[in-house]
Amino acid sequence: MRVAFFGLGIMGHAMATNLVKAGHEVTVWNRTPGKLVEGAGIAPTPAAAAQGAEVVWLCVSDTAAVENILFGPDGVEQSLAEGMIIADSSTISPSATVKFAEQVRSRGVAYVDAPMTGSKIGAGNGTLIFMVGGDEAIIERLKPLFAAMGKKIFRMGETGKGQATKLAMNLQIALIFEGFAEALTLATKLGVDPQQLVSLIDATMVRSGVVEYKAPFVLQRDFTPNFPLRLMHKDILLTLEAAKEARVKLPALETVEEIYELATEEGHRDLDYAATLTLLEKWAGVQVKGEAA
Ligand code: NA7
Repeated sequence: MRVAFFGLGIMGHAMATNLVKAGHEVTVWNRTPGKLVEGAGIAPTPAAAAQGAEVVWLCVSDTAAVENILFGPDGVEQSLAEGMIIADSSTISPSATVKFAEQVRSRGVAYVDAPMTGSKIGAGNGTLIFMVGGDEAIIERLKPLFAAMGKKIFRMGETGKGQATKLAMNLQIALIFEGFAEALTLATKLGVDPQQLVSLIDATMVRSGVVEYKAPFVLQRDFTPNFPLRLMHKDILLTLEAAKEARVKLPALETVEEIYELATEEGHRDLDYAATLTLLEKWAGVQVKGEAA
């Protein structure tokens, strides 16, 4: 398929690379010039990238970035054509997604929101899991692209429901990790070996995919970003905003948001979100370490 791909960050670069590898004709555009994908064309503007494309795929930071690429100066809007599909893998506001979809519908363009989970590793080896909102027939047409980038897709409903699901998923990741980090901090302060605690967690019903994934990094004190704190913070703020719009109270997430705020003030925004642990450690006066560290 002819694909215009926008956003060559940690996730987008790997995803566009996998599209090229699968034989699709890809043209890329990135806000900061100089980022390349081997085998893909480069366009000077979003409008130029989208010209003649069957599918426009986005993977950028936030709602403003998506809006800018679609409707800003030299935006994709100028090159919209009947039958085109816009797919957005960025994590952004569900209500803004619905608004963007309405803005292009009158031009005969379909809109699918397709945020994903699987982190940098899943993007690299093409094993992402997509949670998708949109028309079933349109999603069917996108299947070869999903297959090149991921291993599974879940259709969650109409456009916007992919984003809504993603927020509900990341809410859990943020809270599960916070629980793990607080447990590690308390146990360490009380003299329990954190490595031993992790072995016990793995053997009991407390275990979780989040802990399984994060524990080795945490025990080695490796906070290089798999999922940067700034993006998890953005997702938490999006979730609180969506909850407010829907008149839902999320007291635990509100508290955790304050920790991300403080971690940002401490200069940790570009580290992995696991670095929120360092604040708990500071307050407790301990450091959580496994043998490997
Ligand atoms: P990164 O690695 O932070 O990359 C973000 C990308 O978004 C990168 O290509 C940025 O371009 C681009 N970006 C950011 N702001 C804008 C604006 N205003 N206009 C155009 N392009 C922009 O994020 P990930 O790849 O890890 O994640 C991407 C999404 O997936 C995000 O929503 C996650 O929550 C999930 P730059 O190179 O900085 O010019």
